[in-house]
Amino acid sequence: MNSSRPTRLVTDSEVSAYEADGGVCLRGVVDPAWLARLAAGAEEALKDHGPHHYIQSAPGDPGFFYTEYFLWRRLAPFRDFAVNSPGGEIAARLTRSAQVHFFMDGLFVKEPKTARPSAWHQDQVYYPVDGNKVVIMWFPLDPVSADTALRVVKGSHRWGKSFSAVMLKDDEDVIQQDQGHIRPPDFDAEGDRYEILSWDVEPGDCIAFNGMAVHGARGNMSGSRRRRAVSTTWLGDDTVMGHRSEMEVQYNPMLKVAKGERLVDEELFPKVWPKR
Ligand SMILES: O=C(O)CCC(=O)C(=O)O
Repeated sequence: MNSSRPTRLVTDSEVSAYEADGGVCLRGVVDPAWLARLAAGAEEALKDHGPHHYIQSAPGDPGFFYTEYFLWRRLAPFRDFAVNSPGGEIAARLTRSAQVHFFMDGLFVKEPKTARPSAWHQDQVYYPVDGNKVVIMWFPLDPVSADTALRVVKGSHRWGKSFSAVMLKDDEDVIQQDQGHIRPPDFDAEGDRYEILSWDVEPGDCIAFNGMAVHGARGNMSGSRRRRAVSTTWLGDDTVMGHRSEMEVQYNPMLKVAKGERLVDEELFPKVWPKR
């Protein structure tokens, strides 16, 4: 059985960096055995796709770009990671929360030569959760260089701005523009106006970022290295049911929770910290 504790303490300066910058890389914080287990789960998902999967690359594109969400609802390695891994404890530390509930996971596979990027976006505009203590933890399952790993626009979680939610695949808006949202700009084309945080990472490391932090990733232009990652979302103390105008069907089971209520229904949002 893999350890349910982090391999080391998350330091005060890492918590401060997370709060100030909206994103931080925690090196060697999870036993790589967990990532091996998730990698086995990822291969299962690639062979037998779940109901919330999207093939982001078009037929004939070089490489292959696969995403799937809510794997923890159907595959044991993902469920085990959600409930028993050190993720809940790390999330509690980063968000200074007494209690943490698991929200969702996502698998992002970019096979070698995948050109398609993951568009700049903020995760929290896609789902019905309000609060500042939403933390996403992105775990690479392969060694990934900084130009291919997830990148965060430094400080963007503090802009007080919600961009429209775009489909990773084709950049179509999924939330109406009439809510006053605008598309995220192409931060790579903005010269030095923004600082983009990026890190070389390997299994056991974790890139943690705030739910409102703008982030994205380039394609995987490597000729031979796979780029598989699991992204996990955790809810800290101040998080409640929010409202979004157009929600994906995968969030529908959550709509029984009233706006403003805590997301503590054990079936939908298992409590993962403190451990039982
Ligand atoms: O890994 C990627 O390419 C994108 C991941 C992402 O957008 C996320 O974790 O929210």
